[in-house]
Amino acid sequence: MKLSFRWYGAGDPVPLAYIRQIPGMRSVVSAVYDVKPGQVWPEESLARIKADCEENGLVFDVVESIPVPEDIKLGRPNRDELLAVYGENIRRCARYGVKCVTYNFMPVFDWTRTQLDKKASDGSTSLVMYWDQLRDLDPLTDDINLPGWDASYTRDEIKALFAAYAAVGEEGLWENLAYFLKAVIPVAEECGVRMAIHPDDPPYPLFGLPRIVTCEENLDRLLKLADSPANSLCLCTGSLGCARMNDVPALVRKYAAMDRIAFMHIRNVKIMEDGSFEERAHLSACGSLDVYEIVRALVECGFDGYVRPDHGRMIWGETGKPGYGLYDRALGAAYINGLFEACEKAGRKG
Ligand code: DNO
Repeated sequence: MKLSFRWYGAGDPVPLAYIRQIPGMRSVVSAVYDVKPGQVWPEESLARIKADCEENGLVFDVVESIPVPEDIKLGRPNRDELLAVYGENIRRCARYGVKCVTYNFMPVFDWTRTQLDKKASDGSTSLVMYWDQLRDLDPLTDDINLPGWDASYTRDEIKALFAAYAAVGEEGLWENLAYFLKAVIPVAEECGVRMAIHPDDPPYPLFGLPRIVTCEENLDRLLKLADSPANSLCLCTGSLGCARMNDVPALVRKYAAMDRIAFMHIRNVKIMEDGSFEERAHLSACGSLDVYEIVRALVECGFDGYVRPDHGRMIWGETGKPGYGLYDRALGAAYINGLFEACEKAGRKG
């Protein structure tokens, strides 16, 4: 596996000089953040990220994400133009050494949490989604600004988008995803890039918006839409794992054996009785996921893709981007390294 770390570019409070000090760290996961979805990424920006990484002994070979414009997800008439831009961005990334591009197909909003700094009994804070906080919210009437959401939409824009997605529905979203893959996968194949779709987080519909990258049946359907290693998964354990229906180690084993996982996001979550969830430390004992079984499945299937510790808690007084501080993600990386070493050595003996 190739150990990687997400870095938000020059403005990230976590410097590459610190990231390189994490044992076994190899790759940087980044993106061009100052360009709107649907626009071409300047080559200078990609060149700068690559140079910054190399100066720090790291490799820039994973992009997270090239965002998919809503008009593509909605199948609007201008989508061909936008798909051409998307393809051009894949080509440009490849030119600067990128081998894996992450994206998602979630309508309107990316990941959803109700609080970013929930304090645990040990004094650490983490991201949580509590149903009793979410139930009272209505994006159409409230001025909600949940973390991870694009705050630039006006209330009217949100209303219009919700209406458009209601008309598209789940099956329409599948059709639009198929159309997207038909345009994008051949470009990725041509330039040696694996596209890695991130599951919906959480993996069920919210506020009536359709969500389709959610469970085994749908992941199977998605992989069949373009039967190519360039159409692969970014298997996020915490996103799939916050719904009880998903047996994450079994999913990892299945898709790793098929060589359809390009990128692993590893983190732990604790599912509460009412289906709410809390992000927890990576260690299996801290949450609902058996992280050892997840890594064992990867090792036994000979996984050689990218792995990154995903969201960490805020600990030791660190402040910064919730989920993306240095300390707890570094602890996650050390734990992941330990599990890989143990599973690889046990495999050799067995
Ligand atoms: C959250 C991330 C997601 C992810 C996108 C991929 O921290 O895992 O925002 O980057 O969904 O497109």
